[in-house]
This record gives sequence, structure tokens and C-alpha cells, in this order.
Amino acid sequence: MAIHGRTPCQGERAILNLTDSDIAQASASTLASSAEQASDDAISAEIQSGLNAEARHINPKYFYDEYGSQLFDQITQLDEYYPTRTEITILTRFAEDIARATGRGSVLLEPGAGSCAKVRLLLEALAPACYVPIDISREFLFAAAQQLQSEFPHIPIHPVAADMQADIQLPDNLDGIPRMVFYPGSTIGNYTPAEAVEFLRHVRRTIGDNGGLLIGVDLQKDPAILNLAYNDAAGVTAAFNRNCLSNINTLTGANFDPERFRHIAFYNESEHRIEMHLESDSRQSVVIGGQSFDFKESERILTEYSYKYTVESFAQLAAEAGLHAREHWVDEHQLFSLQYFTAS
Ligand code: AVJ
Repeated sequence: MAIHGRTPCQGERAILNLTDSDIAQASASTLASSAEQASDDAISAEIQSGLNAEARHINPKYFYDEYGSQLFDQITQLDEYYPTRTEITILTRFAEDIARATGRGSVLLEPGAGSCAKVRLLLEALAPACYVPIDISREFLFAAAQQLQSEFPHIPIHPVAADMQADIQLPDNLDGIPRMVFYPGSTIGNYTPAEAVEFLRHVRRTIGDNGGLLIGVDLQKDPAILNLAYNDAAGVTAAFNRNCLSNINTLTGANFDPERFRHIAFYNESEHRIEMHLESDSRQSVVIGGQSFDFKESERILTEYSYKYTVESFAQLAAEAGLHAREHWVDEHQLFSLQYFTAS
């Protein structure tokens, strides 16, 4: 890959403690094609186990094949879907203030960086010693990193194709430089609180004793706003939800008919989460990897949780992972938050 301004940060793959086979496994052009690398059997087995469970479910990662990623991009532009534009407003407005709070010149790591769009809003202010975007989709990530490098020639950029949970070891020349993990998008909301703590503990191990975490967290609010955000009038979220079934058909040869499942999304107030389900419009059977699954009329498959927090409830969760709340920034309507934590 041609990356300009090669610096010590851009060592071969010294930055990660991965074997060649880890890297081969983690590298793919899209989430879907990475899933394709796992054998059809392994994916079938994962889908089967979710549908054999007491509460039938499908992992939300199956939303994101190429078409699903396009649909998500459309969602971010809907009037009803406030999170993306609100987070961008916060990042733009408070970039200097964020940099003052976090300090400058750290090694900036971004799990699931994708197109590296949001970090652009912070790079000038944060002036990192090195920016390390991490993503499972190798081709996409490296193209995005190359583009970013041409826009920010003075900031060393070192893309790493890996799973978010990979153990990251920085090369010796970056020893002693504080690390900061940037995790925007409220992706953390897809995890249950217990899973979120597990992820945050992984972040805590990655950043060490003098590192930090800057994370985007969607906030609890009027349920009417939340219900609209996941039930848009144009039906893009419904198409996004159903698309996981088309993707599973492609990946496993299953015979879901997406049109025979209704999009259901609602805010569960006691659990503080949006739930998305696919609801069978009638009795039907679907064959996946040779196993047949019967659906009753109106039977549901859970496809996504999107947990909403208060600044305080999220800080409490982070504390369980050894992360201490330092500062936070919200928009004027308190729809969304950016929160900064340190390890000590
Ligand atoms: C990408 C997980 C942040 O939970 O709002 C958008 C995904 N699902 N509309 C979210 C999503 C339905 C989104 N996250």
C-alpha cells in the first residue's frame, strides 16, 4: 500500500501482535465478504444456534453486507435519525475543548473505524503521534486510510486489519506515549450492559494505566423521538432490518423470504433500549444449512438492541471496567453525548 510520509509509526505489522493467519482471517473487503471467509457451515451454525435459542435472535453484524452498509448510510441522513448528525455537531463544535481535556499527541486508536469519517473532525485538534484505525474490512480500511493520509500528510496513519477485540501491541518507538481509544457512533449500544463492560475492560487493557477513551453514547430521551428514529416514514430502517435475511440467504443458501417478515422497532422503557425484531407475517418454514425452522404467525426474531444511557448510567458502567469519567459533551437538546474517560 502506498502511504505517503512513512514514519516510524508505520512499521510493518509490528504494531499488532498478530500471526499471518490471524491477519489473513481478519482481512476482507467488506463485513459480508469477511463473513464469507468463515465457511458457510460456520455461519449456518451461528444462525441455527440463534434460531434454536429460547428467544430467537440474529446477530446485528449480519445487517452489514454492501447493500446493508448503503442502507445504514441512508439511515444516517434521515430526518428522524438524529444520532449521526448530532454526534458530528458535537465533534465539530467541541473539537478544541475535547483536545484540551484529552491532551494532544497521543496514539489514537479507533476500533471499527470503517471510512474514518468522524476522526477527520478531531485530527487537527488532537494532533496524534499516530492514528491507528482498526477494522475487519481490510480493502475498505486501507483505501480509507490512504485517502485520509493524503488529507493529513503530517499525521502518521497506520491502518490495522483486525477484529476489534484483537490484542494490540504498539511498536517500541511508541512506548510511553499515552494511548486514546476513539469509539464514536454509539456502537456500544448494540451490546447488552454486561457485554459493554466486557468490551470496556478490553479497552482498559489496551490503553494501559495512562490512557483514555473518547466514546459516543446515545442518550435516554422522549420515547417518541426514539420510536420515530427506528421507524422512519420512508421505510429505510425496515429495509435495513429485513436485509439481514437476504444477506443470510447469500451467505448460507438459506431460503428466507424477507417480504414475509415485518419490521418491528420499539423503545423498551424499563430496559432503556430500542429493540428491533423481524415478525413472521404468517406460519412459514425456512431451511438453513439443512435444518428447517418453523415460524408461527407473528413469531419474532430479535435482530438488534440499541441501548440508551444517561451520562451517569454510562459512567457507572465504565467504572466497572476501571474507567473514570472525566468530561462529557452533549448537544443543545441533550440527544447524544461524547464522553471522556481515563484509566487513572
Ligand atoms: C450503528 C448501532 C449505532 O443502534 O442506532 C440504526 C444501528 N439500527 N437504525 C443504532 C441502527 C437501526 C445503529 N448503530
